[in-house]
Amino acid sequence: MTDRIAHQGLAARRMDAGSAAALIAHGMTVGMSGFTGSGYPKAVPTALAERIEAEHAAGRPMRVKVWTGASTGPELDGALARADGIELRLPYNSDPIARERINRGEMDYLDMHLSQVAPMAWQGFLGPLDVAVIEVTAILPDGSLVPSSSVGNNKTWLDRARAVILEVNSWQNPALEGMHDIYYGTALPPHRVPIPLIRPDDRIGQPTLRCDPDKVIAVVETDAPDRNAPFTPPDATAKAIAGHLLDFLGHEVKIGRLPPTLLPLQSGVGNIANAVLTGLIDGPFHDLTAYTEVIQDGMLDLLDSGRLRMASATAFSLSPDAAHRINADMARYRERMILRPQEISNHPEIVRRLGCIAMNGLIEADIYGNVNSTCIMGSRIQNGIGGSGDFARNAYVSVFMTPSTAKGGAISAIVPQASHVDHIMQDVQVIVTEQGLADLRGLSPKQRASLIIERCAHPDYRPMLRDYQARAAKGSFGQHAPSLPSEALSWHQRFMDAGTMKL
Ligand code: 0RQ
Repeated sequence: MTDRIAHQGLAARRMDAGSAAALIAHGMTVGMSGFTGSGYPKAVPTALAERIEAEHAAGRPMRVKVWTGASTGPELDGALARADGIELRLPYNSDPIARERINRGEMDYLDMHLSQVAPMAWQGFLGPLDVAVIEVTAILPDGSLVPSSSVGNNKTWLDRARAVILEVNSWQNPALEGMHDIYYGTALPPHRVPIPLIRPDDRIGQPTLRCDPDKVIAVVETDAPDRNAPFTPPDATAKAIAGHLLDFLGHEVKIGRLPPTLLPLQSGVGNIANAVLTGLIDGPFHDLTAYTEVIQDGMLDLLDSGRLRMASATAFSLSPDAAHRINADMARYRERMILRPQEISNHPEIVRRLGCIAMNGLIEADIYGNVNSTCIMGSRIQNGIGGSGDFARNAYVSVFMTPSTAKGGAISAIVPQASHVDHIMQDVQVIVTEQGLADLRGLSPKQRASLIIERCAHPDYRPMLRDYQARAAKGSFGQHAPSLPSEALSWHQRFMDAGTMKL
């Protein structure tokens, strides 16, 4: 597979993963590629985890700080967390082993807005970066790098790291070359200029990543697939949520607040997001575009249906079937997809300019529409805020979706007060559950509360919420957003004590 490494100097730096991992020392900060289970290094992190285990067995400390684009795979987060090799992790994690360590207090986690990671690294707010470990599809003769199935923060890690380790993965399709758009026009204040992206399909950069060959200390060849989690078809709840949202979008078009082509879609991942995207196939909308973080199965179906004209993102997040489909026809998909750095895919300036329709999941919302996306019972991290904040605050319309209950009905997704807030009510314009949709635009907090309770809460919890609302209206310190502080989080306490929020 040496044809993938066309730069002679870099070809000479090939070595096995164990030798490359040996170049990473205790205490270092390592910037790895990877976003939603794609394009992450597979061999070096696994070898590093083995080395860490050996060091620990010999009684020597060894831990590193790990920065990525977003979530990775079991060979990276899973292996390193199992080995207790991560001192601090940023900016997003969905690995169950790492999640457990974070929630047991054994590993520090910095949950960040995904668009802010690269600028904060440049600004020096995160400290120095020792090594970048980046998966690429190929190294071109001039030493430039063809990115793989995610771009994430790779540009920034390659620029900022003192040393670089490259994984050249021959599983990644060579026809990925030309799909990416890497923008090199960002700068630190006061030298920032507008980002010249006016439409989602604009290309404003170059197809490859720059890398100083003198910084490359190892090149490792791999041939392993991305995480590619199996696809679960949307269930009845997801279909009901999608139905409400599609009706809403149709209504907005009918009354002239959205064009029939809608506006660029941003969609989270998972069952509900896929149901919405699949629902758009049969809807009345056409010539759709997506300006989003992730291209998932539903987005691919929408492209194949001809309804979606093009999709811009920073990564794929596909099932094995969808990955196979895309790999079999990459040259064709390349014409209608663009992968960009996450700093650009999630950039508030661009999200605001394009007027994205943001559609994200939530863990719980309170009756005023403050949204918790990250912390179960206010303290247990689930994944992280990801890009939801980048999009929600700057969207044309910001939608949050959830089943109305969790844990078999023992938890209400609509509560008197959110136990943790990621998105303040000003950033939350529409909430949808399988029960219905609450359009909160232009409403005061008290009006929002009535609508959220009546449209979104599960019938089992509606009387309790109405009762709280009525008593708060009488006993609250102020009447702008009435609350009873001594009671507001009692639903969460009840769940933690008795296993249910029900009385
Ligand atoms: O836990 O697996 O232990 O049963 O939370 O919930 O219902 O499977 O929903 O996978 O769509 O995730 C908000 C977490 C929803 C996701 C969140 C429990 C539930 C289950 C997962 P179990 P579901 P989803 C694009 C934008 C933030 C990042 C983001 C997320 C688990 O959408 O991470 O938006 N968002 N990024 O049982 C207690 C509640 C609960 C609850 C759900 N109220 N109380 N537990 N759960 N609601 C992507 C990127 O940024 C990369």
